[in-house]
This record gives sequence, structure tokens and C-alpha cells, in this order.
Amino acid sequence: MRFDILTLFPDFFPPFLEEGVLGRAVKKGILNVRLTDIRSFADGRHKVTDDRPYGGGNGMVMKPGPIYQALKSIERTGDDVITILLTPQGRKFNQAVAWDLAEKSHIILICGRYEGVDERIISGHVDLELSIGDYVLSGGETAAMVVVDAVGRLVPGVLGGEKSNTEDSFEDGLLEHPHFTRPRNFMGQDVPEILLSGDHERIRIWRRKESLKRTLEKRPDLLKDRDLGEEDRRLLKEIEKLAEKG
Ligand code: 6GU
Repeated sequence: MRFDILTLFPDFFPPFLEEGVLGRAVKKGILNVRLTDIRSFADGRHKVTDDRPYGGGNGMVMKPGPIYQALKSIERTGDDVITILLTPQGRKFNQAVAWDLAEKSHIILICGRYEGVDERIISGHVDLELSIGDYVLSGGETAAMVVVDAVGRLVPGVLGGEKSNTEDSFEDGLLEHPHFTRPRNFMGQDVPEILLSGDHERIRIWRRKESLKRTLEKRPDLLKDRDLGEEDRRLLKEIEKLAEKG
């Protein structure tokens, strides 16, 4: 999969693209990430990329010209290309959006700055506006990293021999069960006995129940309007009974 990132701050990205799971996928060529400095497409000696808003007001607006020229410089590969603007006004990014994007052959990410991008870029040259949450970032760069990470790891081969992503939090709409590793006793706290039992079926059920319990406690919104299977409904009843007893 190819990503093109259009940004005023290309230097933010290399360390992020060199480490860990993504770094390995980039080295292997499974992910191809290119950086384009929007400023290099600005005119004049001063390479100005923003300007005051028509109509007055605070803040600067990213000029359409440099972004347009930067977009034009990108060779489109494959027939499934999407151009995305990272902006707090966009559709909220989540795991379902990540899966949709993982189907694309080529994703072009434009990093906006908070004050905004000239509307004619959005209306004429952007397929999708994405936000990573309801808070304010000073630019779309960190959001672009979030999207490259979440989408990139869904591309076949990126996770390599490690566990598949199907067990991750959110993949089935629930939070993950707790995890433990050695030592068996840490500062007076023991690993739950059942995890040492070797009884895979009981462990599976215990994990599912913990997963439901956590989701109920921390993210009840994830359980709303969700069709649960018979086992999940039974486990939830048990959880509720335990809670009543206090
Ligand atoms: Cl994509 N950009 C900015 N500037 N702020 C954000 C955001 C994006 N998502 C949440 N806040």
C-alpha cells in the first residue's frame, strides 16, 4: 500500500516510519510512504504557504495553490486512490474507517493546520475529511501518523508472524481482557489462578467475561445497540449478578 503525506513539516515523520511494526513493513516494501513538503510548491522567494482570511478574522488560512501543486506532483498508483484531509471538522476516525481505508491501494493524506485550508481545495480535490477525535491539534501531522499506523497494520503482511489483528480491542467491538506475564507474583499481586490451569476452554470463557466486564465498566457505549451472542448474554448476566451482590 502506498501513502503520500503532504505536509509543511516533513521532518516529523521519518523517526515514526523507521521503528517497530511499521518500520519493518516500510523496510520490507509492504508499505511505501512518501513525504511531500507543501512549502516546496509555494511561489516566490519567501515560499509563503498561508495568508489572511478573506472577510477578516483571526488565524491564517493555507493557500490553495501550493497544496494543489503538491497534489498534482503525486503520481497516482492503482485504481483505488483516495485523497484525505486531516482536519478537526472531519468524520471521526475509528477502526471501521481504518478497515475501509485498508482496501485502498493508495492513500494521499493532506495535513491541514488548525485554522484551516482554503475551501476550494476541500470542495475540488479532497475525497474525505478525517478527524481523529474531539480535541484540537496544532496540525494534521500527528493525526496522519495515527491514520498510517492504524491502517498500515491492517495491510496483509505488516504484522508478520505476530498475532493477527482480529483479537485486538475494537475488532469485535469489545475491549481486550487483561494480560499477565512472568513473574507469577509481582509486588504481592498474583496472576489469576485460571491462567495457570492449562484449561484452554475455561481460559477462553474467563477472558471473554473479563472483556465484557471491562467494556461495561469503561466503555458502556460500545455495548449499546450491539447484538451479543448467547454466551455473551449469559456472561453479562453473571457480571450483573456479581455487581448487584457488590
Ligand atoms: Cl485531523 N487535525 C487537527 N488539526 N486537529 C484535530 C484533528 C485533526 N483531529 C482531531 N483534532
